[in-house]
Amino acid sequence: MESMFRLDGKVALITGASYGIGFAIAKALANAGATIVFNDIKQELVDKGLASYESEGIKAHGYVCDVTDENAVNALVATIEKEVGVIDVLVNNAGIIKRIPMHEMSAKEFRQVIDVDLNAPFIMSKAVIPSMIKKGGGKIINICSMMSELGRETVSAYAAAKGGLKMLTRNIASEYGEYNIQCNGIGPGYIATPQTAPLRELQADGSRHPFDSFIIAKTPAARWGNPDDLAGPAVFLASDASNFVNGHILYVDGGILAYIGKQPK
Ligand code: NAP
Ligand code: GCO
Repeated sequence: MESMFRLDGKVALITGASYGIGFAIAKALANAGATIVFNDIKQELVDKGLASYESEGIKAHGYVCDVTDENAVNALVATIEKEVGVIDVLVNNAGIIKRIPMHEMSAKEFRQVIDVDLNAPFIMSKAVIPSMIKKGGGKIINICSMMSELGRETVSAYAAAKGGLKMLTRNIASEYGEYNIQCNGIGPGYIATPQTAPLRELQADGSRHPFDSFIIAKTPAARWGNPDDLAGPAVFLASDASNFVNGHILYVDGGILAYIGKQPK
């Protein structure tokens, strides 16, 4: 039973994984036996990431690549295949958010979010699928969001991207399932990373950020998630244990999507 959750001999590429959720997922896949490859936009971040992996006893392979640049992505995949091996598991994790009221957001800012959070997973997946088909299968895991299902003020571009990513996940599953490629999503709830740090900043009087208190009230688990909460779901979706799971978004949200929220005192 345990062996179906192992990833020995597999090459896993996790995008944007110098820190945050991507780093936690990469650690989990490494602990299950995978060889870890990651990218980031800047060399100093790749170097920082390599040092972080090394401190965890993980010999990772790091490359500089902007996931929105199709030529750079195709070159990255070719280099990885030559230097490490064919990619068995792709985790489309790299992502940005811009919290701006929609009527104040420029089209350029909207496009920037769509480019990283939706176009890049398309570019990355398109780049790895041909070799996965030749190899007889593979796994693609797209990091979706609560905003794949819900909206809220100031995150129109992000919600549009993550909603689209949910459907891109389902379409890859539909189009490539016959090649033994499973494409699923992980939908994290509110996770304590640099991306959500502004939502948890203490107020001048030392009190919790109103949004922080809001999320605690909206989460049955009554806490923010931490990146390691995503480790088990990621190993499951990357391993043989999920070979008949396809087109599914696995929400790892402490129950937010199931809960109306705690009545304010
Ligand atoms: P994060 O702390 O902001 O990390 C994002 C990572 O993506 C960074 O390493 C960043 O590198 C990289 N990145 C951004 N744009 C890139 C590009 N064009 N090319 C390559 N790498 C790029 O975010 P996180 O909280 O770990 O989130 C990771 C993923 O989970 C994102 O897709 C996010 O939308 C999603 N998510 C987060 C939460 C949450 O509550 N934190 C919940 C649901 C979903 P730089 O530092 O160089 O920008
Ligand atoms: C926000 C947050 C969320 C989380 C996550 C929730 O501003 O509402 O950043 O978008 O990042 O996506 O699942």
